[in-house]
Amino acid sequence: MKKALLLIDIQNDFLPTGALPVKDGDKVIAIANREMNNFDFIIATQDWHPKNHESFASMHTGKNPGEIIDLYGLTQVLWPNHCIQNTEGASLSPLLDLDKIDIVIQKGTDPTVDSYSGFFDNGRKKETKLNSILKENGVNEIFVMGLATDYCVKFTVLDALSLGYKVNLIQDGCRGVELNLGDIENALNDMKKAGANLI
Ligand code: VGL
Ligand code: ZN
Repeated sequence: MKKALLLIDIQNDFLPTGALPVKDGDKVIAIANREMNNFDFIIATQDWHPKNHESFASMHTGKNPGEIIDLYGLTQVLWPNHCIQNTEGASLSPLLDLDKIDIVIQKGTDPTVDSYSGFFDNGRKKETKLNSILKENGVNEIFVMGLATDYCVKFTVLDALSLGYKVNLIQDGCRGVELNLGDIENALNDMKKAGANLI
C-alpha cells in the first residue's frame, strides 16, 4: 500500500497578507516544500468559494466575521470574503513547489454549505473525489499538513480516520486560526483522540 501527502489550503488568502490571515501561515510553505521530497503522491486541497458563499459575513446583513449563525441547520462561523474562485487569494501559494503536486481537490463550491474537510461538505451530503482518488491509487496512509489546524486540517483528518485511513499529522506544518484561545490545542487533542498520529 501507498502513502500520500495532503497539503491543506495553502492559499494566498490564508497567508499573513491574505483576506483570512492565519498567524504564521507562511511558515508552513518551507515545510511543505521539504516534505514533498519524501512522497511520490501529493494532493493539495483548495478552498474554492463562489463570491456569494454564505459562510461570508458580507452575505448576512448586520453580521461580522467571527460571529456564529445557523446556516440551513448547521452551525456556521462567519468569515471574511476569502478564496473566491479564480482570484489571486484563492491561488495556492506561488512559493510552493507546485510542479510536485499531482492533484488539486477543490471544495466549498456550494454557496449554501461550508466545506472544511477535503472529503465531505460540513453536512456530509456531498463528497469530493478525494476518497476515490486515494482508493484508486492504493493509498491507505496519509500525512496531513497545512491551514488551518482548527478548521480544514482538523475536519480533513477526522473524515480520513472515519474512512479508515491511517493518518499522520505533521504538526509543525500546521497553523491555526485560534478564533478562541485554546482552539488549536483542542483541535490537536480531538485529532489525537480520534486516532491520528501526531508527528
Ligand atoms: C478554512 C475557514 C474558512 C480553512 C476555510 O482552510 O481552514 N477556514 N474556510
Ligand atoms: Zn472557506
